[in-house]
Amino acid sequence: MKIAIVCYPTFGGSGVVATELGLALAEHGHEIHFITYKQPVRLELLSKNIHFHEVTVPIYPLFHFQPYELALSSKLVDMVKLHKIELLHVHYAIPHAYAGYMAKKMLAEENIFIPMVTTLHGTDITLVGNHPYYKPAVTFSINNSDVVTSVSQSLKDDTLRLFDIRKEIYVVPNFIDIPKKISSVSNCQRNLMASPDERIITHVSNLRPVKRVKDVIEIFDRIQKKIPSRLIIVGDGPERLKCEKLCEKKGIEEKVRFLGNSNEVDKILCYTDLFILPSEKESFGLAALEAMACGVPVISSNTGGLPEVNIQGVSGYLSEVGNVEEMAENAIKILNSEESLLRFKKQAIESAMVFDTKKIVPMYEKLYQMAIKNE
Ligand code: GMT
Repeated sequence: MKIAIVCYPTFGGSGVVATELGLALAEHGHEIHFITYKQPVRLELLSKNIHFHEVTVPIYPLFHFQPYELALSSKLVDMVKLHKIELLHVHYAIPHAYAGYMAKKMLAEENIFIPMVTTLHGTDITLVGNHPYYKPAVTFSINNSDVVTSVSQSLKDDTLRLFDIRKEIYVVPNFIDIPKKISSVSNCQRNLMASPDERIITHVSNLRPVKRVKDVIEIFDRIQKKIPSRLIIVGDGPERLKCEKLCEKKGIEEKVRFLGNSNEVDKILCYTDLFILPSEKESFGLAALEAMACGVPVISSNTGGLPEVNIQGVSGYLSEVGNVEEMAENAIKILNSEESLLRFKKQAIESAMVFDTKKIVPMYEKLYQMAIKNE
């Protein structure tokens, strides 16, 4: 099949999932065309089956906002015609589903009929998409997609609760190539980050308020009073400065490292003992799954799709949003003996196996077949 994948090329989970999906589909023999404004961060290798087409938006001073949707839908039309693309798969509803719909309509004028699969990722529904200024357009583009998928049952429920949706929503969870992950973590350089008696705790996110990074500091502060440990914060965003100041205020700045955005998350997870994700909202929690796949237990909030990924008492523990006391207690429970840490590490990998690429990607392929048949 010739498939165009539209996504955000940045460090966010939706772009990561879209890129990994494209790579897995290419391995299955499909021809994949990524169409976005920059080469996706995890797309290191372009190959026979993988193409990248950059959307450029010419800057014109009259425009206060440059019209990306227009440039994207025009690019989609051109690429579909040039490469005989058979299906559009757009990740993150805003504005990709809207631009994809416009491309479909333009192509139909030329008797080219192409189905569009829209994958909802989370904030496109729960935060941004739900804003009254966007809601009618988001509702319209979901209802006019040929197939709609969501990354968790929880996100599906949220979508049906918040929007007036007439389409069936198929739950296709996020996934990870688990064997690849396990083999990528062989050359662990733990001694670079901590001394042998210290535990390493990690948080990875875009450091936005929704991630509650200050809770990560609060939890770590409580842990380090009981267990010698270090905290690594990977990612960048608006909460970073406030969190750096909070570490200073608590006198723990020497024990906390802010690494900024990194392409080497696997290397960091390789020597991590515990992952913390106390988010306000999380449709799935791909960062938690990545940690689990590397054998790292997770302390998380019990919001959104997280209970579908992090299994209570097995891969880690879940608590109510903001309950930093309980999260710290559970973290200490996992970390305070070698035996319990090893048990949780093993169970984390076992829980992650449910989301292996081999199980999930065929679900998308099946839906593609269905969309093409119905077009
Ligand atoms: O977490 C973010 O703010 C980024 C966002 C994205 O689109 O990149 O993540 C969302 O999609 C991920 C991939 O499906 C999910 O794993 C995240 O849980 C989801 N984030 C939220 O719902 C807040």
